[in-house]
Amino acid sequence: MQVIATAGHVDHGKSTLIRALTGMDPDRWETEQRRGLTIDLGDAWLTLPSGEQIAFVDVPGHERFVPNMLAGVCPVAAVMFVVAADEGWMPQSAEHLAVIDALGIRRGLLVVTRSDLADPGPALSQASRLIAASGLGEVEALAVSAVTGEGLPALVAALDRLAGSLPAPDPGAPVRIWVERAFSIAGSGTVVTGTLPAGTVRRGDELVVTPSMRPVRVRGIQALGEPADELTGPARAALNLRGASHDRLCRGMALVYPGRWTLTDVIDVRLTAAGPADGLRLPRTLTLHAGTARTVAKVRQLGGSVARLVLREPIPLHVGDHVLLRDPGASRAAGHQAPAPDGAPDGARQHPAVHGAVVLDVSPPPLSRRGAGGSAAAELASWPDPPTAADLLHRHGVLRASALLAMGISEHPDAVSGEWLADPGYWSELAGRLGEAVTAQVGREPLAPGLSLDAARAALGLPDRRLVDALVQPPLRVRDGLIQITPQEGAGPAADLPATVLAAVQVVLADLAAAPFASPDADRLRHLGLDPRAIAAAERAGLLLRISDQIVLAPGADALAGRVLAGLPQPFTAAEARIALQTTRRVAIPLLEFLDRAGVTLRLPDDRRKLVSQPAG
Ligand SMILES: Nc1nc2c(ncn2[C@@H]2O[C@H](COP(=O)(O)OP(=O)(O)OP(=O)(O)O)[C@@H](O)[C@H]2O)c(=O)[nH]1
Ligand SMILES: [Mg+2]
Repeated sequence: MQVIATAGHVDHGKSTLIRALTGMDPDRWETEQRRGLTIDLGDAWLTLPSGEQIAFVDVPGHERFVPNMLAGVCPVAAVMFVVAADEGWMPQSAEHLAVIDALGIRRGLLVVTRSDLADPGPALSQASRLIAASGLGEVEALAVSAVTGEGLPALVAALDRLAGSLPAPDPGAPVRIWVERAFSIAGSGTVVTGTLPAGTVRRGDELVVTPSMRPVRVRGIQALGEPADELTGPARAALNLRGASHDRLCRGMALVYPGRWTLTDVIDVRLTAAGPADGLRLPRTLTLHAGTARTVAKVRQLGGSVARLVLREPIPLHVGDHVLLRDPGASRAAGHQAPAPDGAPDGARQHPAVHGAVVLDVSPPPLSRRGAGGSAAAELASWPDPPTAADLLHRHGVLRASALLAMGISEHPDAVSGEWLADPGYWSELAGRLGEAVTAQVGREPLAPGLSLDAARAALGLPDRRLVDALVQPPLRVRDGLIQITPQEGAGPAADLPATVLAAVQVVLADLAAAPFASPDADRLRHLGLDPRAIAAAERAGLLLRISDQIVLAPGADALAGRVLAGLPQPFTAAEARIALQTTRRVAIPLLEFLDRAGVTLRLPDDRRKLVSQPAG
């Protein structure tokens, strides 16, 4: 199936042409039929000689209903542009063409209808020229009469060529159906209609409704009046939903695959060719149209053609989406202008009311620094359309793969940690900054055991501690949640200790060399400047053995004690151990407890001990 929207000025014969082609009346409402005026979108379809089916979305031409026209045209890939032979190019011809151009629709047909009322020649040449100057470019052009049927077989053949030439969108693309209508059918419940531009919906699928993100389940699918188990875009779809009452659904909401779209109210965009040239100021507030959604956008032009839009309501978007900005006031003024004179250089592009925009970033960083807007504009100006994972990573530094997927990008470089992706340049800069932060910490507090992962995360401004973990590379290492600098090989274990601590430790070790279990007392340690932090640092450097907070010995003293105690009759008392070790009770008791904990000695119920193993070393 292909989906083609009509376009063209009010009363130029769009709906009559659809009726003549399909035998179906796209004007559903009694008011529309009575007044001969399309108000809302209409559906009709046709099977072409090739077997391909075309679903038409018939749009209203009246300027008051341009928002409805936009809702119908937004998600389609091709248009059938209708101009009446007897009236020629008119204001909404120009506005519709500007809309089509701004939305990035690049395929279509020109049909000059009512050619039984006037020579279609002038309208054909004028409209062809104006369309050729727009993004639609050169399109096939035909003259028909919906009343006499003249030209209709040729139009069907041209539609077949157009349908056959349209690119096939990805059947695996994430689903987004902008809600056009929601209603209730007795016996079936809630039904939602809209265009499925790409991807596949299946019966039983779970979708979420934006902006509430409430889940709904697809109970049934209808397309072109027939039930279907699944539907692949492009298609016109009617979905029967479970989990939502029709009065909680309305035009402007969307049904989307969970996790595959970013619901956003701040976006950075590039204004496209139909919009302002450099230097042109946009109004501060415009109406933004995306799919069937319409919301107020506060416009901040950042420089060149880049702008930040702050939306009143959040909508589900991908980078690369085409959205439209419209100034309803300017449109009314334009609507009363005389039609563009034949031979005007570029009627469509002069239209003041409509600006196209391509979404570049759906979760842009805040612009808080001075000059941030200008540098953002400079960076975004160079981005391709649509932007790539590399572009977004360059801007954001790090992103989760799932966030990138919700931005509409599934291809990305390998993760640096878990599902985190990083810009390569930023990542190596971070590694450098982490090294500096740890070195600075060691310089500030030489005796601190290291920089905590959380402190490092905060210092680097990263969103997740696991990123810091992944940044730790030799000579950095993580011990007990602290980042330390691994002592350089050959530099000795004491390389990181300040000279004063090192000197004090040498004094203690010299004392202990003569009397290995005569641990210096608290006064002596204080006098030497060895506070608990210094002792802990010396222990980490492997220079001291800390038996308890108060008792330090030389490394290997535990093994020596084991050998001494092995020479005693087993089991032995604490007093016998103290005498054998030639030390005091102050040292002997904590030392024996230390050896108990290390599994070297075993304390018996009668408080005596026996040696059970030799300490390592
Ligand atoms: N003679 C003649 N009249 C036509 C032809 N096509 C449409 N008309 C008449 O033109 C008038 C407008 O036709 P519609 O089909 O309602 O026009 P429309 O473009 O759908 O109008 P809106 O939806 O309101 O924008 C009707 O009175 C039609 O009968 C044609 O080929 N020949
Ligand atoms: Mg109509």
